[in-house]
Amino acid sequence: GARDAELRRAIENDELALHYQPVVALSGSTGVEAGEIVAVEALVRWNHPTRGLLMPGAFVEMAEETGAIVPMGEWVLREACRQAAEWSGCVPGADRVRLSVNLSPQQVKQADLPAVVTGVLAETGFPADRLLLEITESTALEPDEQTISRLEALRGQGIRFAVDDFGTGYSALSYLSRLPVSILKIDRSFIAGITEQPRARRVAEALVHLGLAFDLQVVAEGIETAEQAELLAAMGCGFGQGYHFHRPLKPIAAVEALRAVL
Ligand code: G
Ligand code: G
Ligand code: MN
Ligand code: NA
Repeated sequence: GARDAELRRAIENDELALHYQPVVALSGSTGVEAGEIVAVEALVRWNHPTRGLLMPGAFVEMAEETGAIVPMGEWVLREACRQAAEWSGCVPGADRVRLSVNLSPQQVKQADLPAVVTGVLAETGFPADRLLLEITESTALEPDEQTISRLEALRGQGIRFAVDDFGTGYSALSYLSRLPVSILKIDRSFIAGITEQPRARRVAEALVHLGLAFDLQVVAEGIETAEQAELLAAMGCGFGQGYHFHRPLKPIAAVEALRAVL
């Protein structure tokens, strides 16, 4: 359709841009200082010529349906690796920070995913062991054998996987053992009420403990207050992301945030 062609053209016209939201350590017990940036998540935006700056909610779903998500996702991966490799060269300590990139369900289904990722790493010089790929819980559900072997091939190169939006899909949980996943990101809808509602607090704590039971690193998303951060740290949640720490940042501001903390 027309909108599909428009997004494909946007990629060629350089209308897409990335913002980066830091992920920080919540407590000092994981070998890093509390508050230290351990990763940045690349988030795509579209500088639309007439509609202004569009957020992913305005175009990612459409792109997923039309298939334009595949070239868009490849652009995101290449651009994020290119920028992060550049920071490693100019910001002291930035070479310890991981880069997290979202993979759409369509991308995970592509037979050439390992070749695409390997090609981008070779091209940009970004190291495989600092790349995290986020797959949504809905993608992770009932993975077929080919999907599992694609992800295992990438894991074998040092790339790690995170399950994003955890708790929002129809959790079969068995996929947490069957896929080479290292990180669990608890969806922000489970964080919002934890300081006011005992039930929300118990549910969040159960999700943290579930991740730890599977030997995963746990990231809480959508942390908006210091109280939420403290509560999550006390629950054993190692990492957090949210407006309380950092909003998604333009590349220049992301570099400043890295300089300030490292
Ligand atoms: O960026 P926001 O801050 O509005 O992100 C909204 C949603 O869009 C999130 O669920 C995020 O995972 C998704 N998203 C952001 N960037 C990308 C991307 O590059 N690829 C895919 N597939 N999803 C993305
Ligand atoms: O699903 P994905 O987790 O990748 O989601 C990232 C989305 O969450 C982006 O739209 C980002 O702007 C948003 N986000 C990040 N931190 C916060 C926060 O603290 N509060 C809220 N409401 N949204 C957040
Ligand atoms: Mn994500
Ligand atoms: Na999420």
